[in-house]
Amino acid sequence: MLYNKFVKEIFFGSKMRMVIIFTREAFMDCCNDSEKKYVKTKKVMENNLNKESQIKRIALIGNPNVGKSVVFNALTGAYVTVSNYPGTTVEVSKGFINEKDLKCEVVDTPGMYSILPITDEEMVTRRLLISEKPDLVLHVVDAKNLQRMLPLTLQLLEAGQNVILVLNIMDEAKAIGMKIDIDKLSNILGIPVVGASAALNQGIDDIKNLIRRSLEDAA
Ligand SMILES: Nc1nc2c(ncn2[C@@H]2O[C@H](COP(=O)(O)OP(=O)(O)OP(=O)(O)O)[C@@H](O)[C@H]2O)c(=O)[nH]1
Ligand SMILES: [Mg+2]
Repeated sequence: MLYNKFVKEIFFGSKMRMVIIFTREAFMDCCNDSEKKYVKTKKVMENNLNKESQIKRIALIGNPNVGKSVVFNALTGAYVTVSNYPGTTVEVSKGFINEKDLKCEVVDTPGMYSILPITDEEMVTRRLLISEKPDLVLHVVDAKNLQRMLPLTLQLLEAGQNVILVLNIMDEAKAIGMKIDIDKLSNILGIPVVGASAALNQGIDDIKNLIRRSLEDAA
């Protein structure tokens, strides 16, 4: 009786508002196979962790074309899903690092030049940073253009993010004779810095080690 009244009020209220009740099953029906697998994997990982600790979330941030997606693929491998960010046509990939001592969700964001957004892609990345509050940000830069890219590192730090700086495309930087004092840069910035050549699968284990350490320190 009460239920009928409730349904009447919702569906036939004065403004004839329509409410769509979206059950978990209905949601799963709308997902594609990779999204279903992703949701399932996340559930299994959550169940394997103790109840209090949630899966940590890592966001890959950086200018366009610096190798974020190559780093993302090297870190996550399987269990990846690509979907449009809600309300936009901008694609966001999500995956997991699922190792014995390191379990986290990784989000590959669209390239951005500044956290003050101009393009749709930058707006999505800014929203991901603000609303989804990653536990850790991997700022990926092209080592050859370090000077041009460091202002975004500073913006991320000023915005209170927990940042690791990844100097990617080191192979090309070395080939043109660049020498970067990584320890000095790390001391000046006060954050972990690591060199990598993700396309050659170099430096990926070092990135994982720094992620492990940063997440432990933040816990
Ligand atoms: N030489 C070299 N090339 C790399 C390396 N990492 C990535 N690349 C190349 O850089 C280009 C851009 O890589 P992506 O991973 O698509 O870059 P992205 O940052 O995801 O780009 P957006 O998604 O457009 O922001 C590709 O051609 C990669 O093969 C690297 O370590 N060394
Ligand atoms: Mg990309």
